[in-house]
Amino acid sequence: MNIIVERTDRVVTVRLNRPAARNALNTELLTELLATLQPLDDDPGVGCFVIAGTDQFFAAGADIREMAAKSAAELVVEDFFAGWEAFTALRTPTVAAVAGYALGGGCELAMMCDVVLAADTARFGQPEITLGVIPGIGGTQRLTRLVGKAKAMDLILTGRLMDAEEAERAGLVSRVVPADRLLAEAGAVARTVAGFGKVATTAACEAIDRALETSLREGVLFERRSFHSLFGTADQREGMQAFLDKRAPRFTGR
Ligand code: CO8
Repeated sequence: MNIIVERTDRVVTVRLNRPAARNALNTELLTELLATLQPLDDDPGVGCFVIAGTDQFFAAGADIREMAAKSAAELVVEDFFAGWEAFTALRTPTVAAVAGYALGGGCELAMMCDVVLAADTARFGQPEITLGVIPGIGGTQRLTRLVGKAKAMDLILTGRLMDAEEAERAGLVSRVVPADRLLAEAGAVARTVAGFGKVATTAACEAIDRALETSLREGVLFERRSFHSLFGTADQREGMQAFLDKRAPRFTGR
């Protein structure tokens, strides 16, 4: 297996585990990741995913060895990398816990997650230009939306790496934490998210993602309709009644 999976109550943690290849993201790893997470995605008993690497490597990118000899025709026919669309289609909130290198596809994987926690050792970059190509799993699009054109151009054209502090300043990272606290902090964030109703957390993710893809007017309307629809859920009744009763809510994800 290229991943290690742990489940604690409502949180499922996947640790990428290809240390010899610096957690390079090959097709086998993606297949295992999807086979693990897709069946859990609509399980109301699972409220959050955590994706982590090792202490030194989140992921060193797409697997260069796997793709180096492929022809353009093969890439087109296989629609190489399209499989990652299935990862982005997962609706369960996902926390990336990034320590060490998150390069190329590794940086792109972090950007596909909803919350990105970085250890102070984290280093982000899109070095594909050094390989004679460009990012291929959404890097030119997501990085530009997250950090703006100026920094995206700088990073993608020079291939330079960004440390955790710069990544946080630029808006790529939600929080920076000491490396020895990374998994504990990611677990705490995941438990907090998983403690809320899954209908509401997935609706929040959908609405925030919509902000990157549409006009403000359309996005605000999308948000308002989503807000309206949540009044059809038991969790809305429970959450508001619990507030009025001055007690903790008991969400069921219904
Ligand atoms: N793919 C495959 N193998 C890798 C990768 C990778 N991305 N990164 C490291 N490895 C392998 C090395 O080949 C080496 O294998 P071996 O021991 O068999 O020779 C082993 O991991 C150790 O590598 P290093 O000796 O380099 O390890 P270091 O600890 O010294 O350095 C680094 C770690 C800094 C992460 C370094 O390995 C590195 O720079 N890796 C490559 C980073 C990179 O360029 N990533 C971008 C990949 S391309 C991509 O993600 C998207 C491409 C889009 C293409 C679009 C097509 C449609």
